[in-house]
Amino acid sequence: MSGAGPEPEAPSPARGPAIAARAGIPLGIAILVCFVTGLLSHWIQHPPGWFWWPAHPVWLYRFTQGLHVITGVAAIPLLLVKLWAVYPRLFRRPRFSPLELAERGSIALLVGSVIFQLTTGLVNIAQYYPWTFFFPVAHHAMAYVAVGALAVHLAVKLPVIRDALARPVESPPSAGVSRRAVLSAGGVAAAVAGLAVAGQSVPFLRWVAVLAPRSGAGPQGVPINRTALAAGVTDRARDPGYRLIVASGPRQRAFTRAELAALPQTTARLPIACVEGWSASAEWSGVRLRELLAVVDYRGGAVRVESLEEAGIYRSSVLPAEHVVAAETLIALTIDGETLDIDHGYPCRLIAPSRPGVLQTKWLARIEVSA
Ligand SMILES: Nc1nc2c(c(=O)[nH]1)N[C@H]1C(S)=C(S)[C@@H](COP(=O)(O)O)O[C@H]1N2
Ligand SMILES: [Mo]
Repeated sequence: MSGAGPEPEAPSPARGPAIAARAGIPLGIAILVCFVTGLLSHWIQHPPGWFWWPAHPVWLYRFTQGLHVITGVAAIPLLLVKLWAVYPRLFRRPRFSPLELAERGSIALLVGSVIFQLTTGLVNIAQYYPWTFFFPVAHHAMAYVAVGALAVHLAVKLPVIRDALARPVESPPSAGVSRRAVLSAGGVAAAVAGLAVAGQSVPFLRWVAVLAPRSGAGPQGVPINRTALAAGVTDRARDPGYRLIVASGPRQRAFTRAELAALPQTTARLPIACVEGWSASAEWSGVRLRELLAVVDYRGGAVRVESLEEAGIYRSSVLPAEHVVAAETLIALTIDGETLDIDHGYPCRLIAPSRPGVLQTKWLARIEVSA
């Protein structure tokens, strides 16, 4: 047949810059939102305190991390549409000019790093870690590669993008599948994928969260990441000799659980917002941390909390001063009016506003004002 489309090398003439540029806009936005929210989450934790992060509104981290996971998942169908639109070109033999090699190299870096970010993130929200590298380090480092390569790609392609966007989206007559259909399908797929995970953070969307690994199920209606059994704390948590040590320099006090329960109690509605994307609110009550610290004459500064758990990378965490003094920061004894389940941190746990789940330390043994 003669009369091939404008790109004779492409199996479908509907492919090409018209779709690539249009799918690229929401994809680029999703990647940028994902990058910024990911950096925030990283900076809050590594190490806690150097980067100012407010304790209010209490749902702020829930919001930024929910957005991180939703935009990451929504980016997957958009990336597939974009790769579909350009893929015959990806495998075209390069001409060995330095400019073309640089361009092809940056595209290889971009595609590789974005695929790495989206797949490791997706597998992570399913709480599945099949690799030997430490996820947060690799995911953080690769984010800079992806965004750097994206910046180069945008700069190089700007004339092509401008040109493609200026022209109408209509497909050539021989195209088969229309460009509009591909773009609409990509848009719908991105929305469905985003919604399907949004339900694990947005309570009224819980019922559509078909892709969400966490349904909200767990003791007392809140999911569990690490059980008391897995953390090896069951015996020590139930030991009648249990004491919570509160220390500041030479001052030190030990509390039984009953003594903590006899102190003035505060109730706050706060979310657990796991870095893996799920979040769940509950009504916690217990002793305000700043009131407990008054017994050791707290004068400000960061505070470290330590768990009964002996190994485990999340056995302790640091609260920046901002979060120590927040009125909602509690050493919680109950959840939704019931004694904490041992898997939620019995005898007591930390729960503080606008903080990643990994820093909400369970089964507390010791609270220490940093020197
Ligand atoms: N001691 C200890 N505390 C911990 C963890 C842990 O592994 N050990 N996991 C954290 C993580 S990753 C999350 S998301 C929350 C979950 O709290 P929940 O199990 O009560 O929902 O607990 C945090 N507290
Ligand atoms: Mo978590």
